[in-house]
Amino acid sequence: MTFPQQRSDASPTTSKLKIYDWFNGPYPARVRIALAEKGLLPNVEFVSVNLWTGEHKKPEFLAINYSGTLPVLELSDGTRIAECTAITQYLDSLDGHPTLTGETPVEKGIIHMMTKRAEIEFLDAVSTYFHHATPGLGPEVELYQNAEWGGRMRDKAIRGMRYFDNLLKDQPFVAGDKFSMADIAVLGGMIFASLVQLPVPEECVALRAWHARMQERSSVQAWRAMVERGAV
Ligand code: GTS
Repeated sequence: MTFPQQRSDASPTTSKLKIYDWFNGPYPARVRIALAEKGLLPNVEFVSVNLWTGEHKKPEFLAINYSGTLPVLELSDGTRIAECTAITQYLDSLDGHPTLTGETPVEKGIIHMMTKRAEIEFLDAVSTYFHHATPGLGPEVELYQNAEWGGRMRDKAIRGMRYFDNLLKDQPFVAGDKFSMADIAVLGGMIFASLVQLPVPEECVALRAWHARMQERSSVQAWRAMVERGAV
């Protein structure tokens, strides 16, 4: 199996970054939004790896990313970087003006902490719920499921929503007064929650208001437009 270029947002001459991902995946969304924030979308060639047919678990892709997950960034010299946080940090450093991962030591520390919390308390929990307590990617891909664990992770995700709601009552963004990678990680959780129809509790007014504000960002609109264009 090979992974041909499925779609590119770049002219071939400017393509320097390759990203293996799936067009509407919540984790891939994090990197696409980060790319849009940094104005880097035109430099990227996207390579579709179909999650629904389990391409990400085949030996050809496992050779690209041991974890069998998306997204993966590949540089022109062949270096590969997986993990949304690591990819975002790399992209953010390219222009010497790290707006997403923090400029000062304190900003860097807080953004890292809140991004990790967004993953542990929310996004990863929704993902585990999807893979374990719903049909997930289907029987060909989901070789082991534990519905009880999945159900617990759904409850954890809802607790995570309440945690971020509480936080956002007192500050405009997840890591404080500036938009950052941590907001993008919570957005990933919201995107996944919406895909699996896990509603945000009505009373989470601050989280809902923050989410509505995020929809006004051009990066989020650019991501949505790419999703609407589809995988090809
Ligand atoms: N910790 C990884 C990261 O941050 O990049 C997690 C990546 C991840 O779980 N990606 C999902 C995946 O590959 C993509 S998506 O579900 O958001 O579309 N899932 C496939 C699987 O089988 O777990």
